[in-house]
Amino acid sequence: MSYVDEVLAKVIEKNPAEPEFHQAVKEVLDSIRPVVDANEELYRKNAILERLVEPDRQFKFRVAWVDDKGQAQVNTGYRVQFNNSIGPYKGGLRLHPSVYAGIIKFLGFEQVFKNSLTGLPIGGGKGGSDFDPKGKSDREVMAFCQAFMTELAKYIGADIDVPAGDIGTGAREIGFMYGQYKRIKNLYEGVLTGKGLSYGGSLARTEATGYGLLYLTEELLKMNNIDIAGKTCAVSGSGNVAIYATEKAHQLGAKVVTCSDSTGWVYDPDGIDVAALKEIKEVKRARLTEYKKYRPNAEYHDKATEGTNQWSVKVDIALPCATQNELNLEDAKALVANGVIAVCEGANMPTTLEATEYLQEKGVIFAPGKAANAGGVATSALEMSQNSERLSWTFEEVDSKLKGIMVNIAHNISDAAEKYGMPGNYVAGANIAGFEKVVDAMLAQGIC
Ligand code: NDP
Ligand code: 2IT
Repeated sequence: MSYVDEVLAKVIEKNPAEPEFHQAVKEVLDSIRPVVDANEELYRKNAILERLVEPDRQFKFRVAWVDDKGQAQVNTGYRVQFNNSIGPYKGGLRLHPSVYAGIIKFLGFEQVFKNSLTGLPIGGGKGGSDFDPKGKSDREVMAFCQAFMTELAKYIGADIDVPAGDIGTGAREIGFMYGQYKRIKNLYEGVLTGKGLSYGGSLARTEATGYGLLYLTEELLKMNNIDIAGKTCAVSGSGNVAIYATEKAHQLGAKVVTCSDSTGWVYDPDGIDVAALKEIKEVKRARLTEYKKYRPNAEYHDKATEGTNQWSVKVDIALPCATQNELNLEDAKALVANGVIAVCEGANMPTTLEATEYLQEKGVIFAPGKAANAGGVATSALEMSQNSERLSWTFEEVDSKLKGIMVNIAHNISDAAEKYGMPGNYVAGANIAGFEKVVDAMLAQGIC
């Protein structure tokens, strides 16, 4: 059995019932095979792959808080510190009822390679809880965040581990968590990113993941002699990533005609109204059924009753920006039948392995999340730099650094794919380029 297959089998045996973690590891290990084959003796001797798939440490803890009725509630909190070979652990906190150890581990594993691709000194980690912020009052969210941080504060720090937002964790939650960290530690330090602008946040961090996705998409298309202007796009999700991806797509002259949430999706032939979307999701925290009130010409489709989704719409570019495994083989076939040119992942692992292979076979430009959505964490690292030097950069400064980083990633993943004889395979390119830096640092630092 090859070294890669041996380690894959061990991961499944040692982490049973964690299919998302298996999926993420399989994608990475499968595509770094040529590098592993070329260095097998060295990697085996240093147990490089075994160390790569085993987090440095994992915390799992009780989060007890009191709801508005005076009832005590209990959730489970997680933080996985995966690999700090190239910098302090860095990665978001997901608050969603579907969160369990396997989700946090897959996200932490992905984060190691994503953070490496940014070219910035950040290692990989991830955390979160099965708490659902939906339908909770601000006071309930604060009570949860304070209880969560009371435990998490023991494990993090500006030079140790720096969490940020992810699904369900936005500016409001980061604010409550930051306040509690400060209270416990009596330290005013850059321990979280995605902070508000009045207390150490960076301009352009809110926009960064969505904007970065479009900078990378634009560059990959350009490298394939295609102009993004005039193209039609389908976006899924209607959260932080989806909103700012749509905004930047419009600025670049493309037209986004869909958005979605967990219950339904919208088709707006005139192009999604970003101001309406921001008001519905960021201000009112309402459902997408509201959208028709702003745009009577748009269609709202209920997912459960219709069994459809936004991938059935004829578009040139698909940008999945909601959650893992939201684009399956059937969706990929529908997109290809409709002539899709590119699929670029704003979310983490939104495309199933079968769908990814199918799209690649059909010659669709496919940008994996660890490259395409790296703009968020890259800008988080820029926030850390600003906190360290106790200065704030302008929006234009941060945005232009973000664009430079995304353009670099596009070229690095393309070059790595070509170097190993797989031109145009950006999945392989991203995994190899991300892995090379991490493995170099691991080898230099000895067995640890
Ligand atoms: P938000 O919480 O702001 O938005 C999430 C969106 O996805 C919502 O529209 C939500 O719908 C939908 N969604 C979430 N879970 C599900 C589900 N199980 N099924 C269907 N729809 C779902 O999160 P973000 O925009 O921040 O994150 C979106 C994706 O991007 C995630 O995969 C995240 O890991 C990734 N990402 C985020 C970064 C960031 O900086 N925020 C950086 C890089 C990647 P509903 O409201 O109905 O739940
Ligand atoms: O998946 C991700 O890269 C994020 N949720 C952002 C992490 C961060 O530290 O900004």
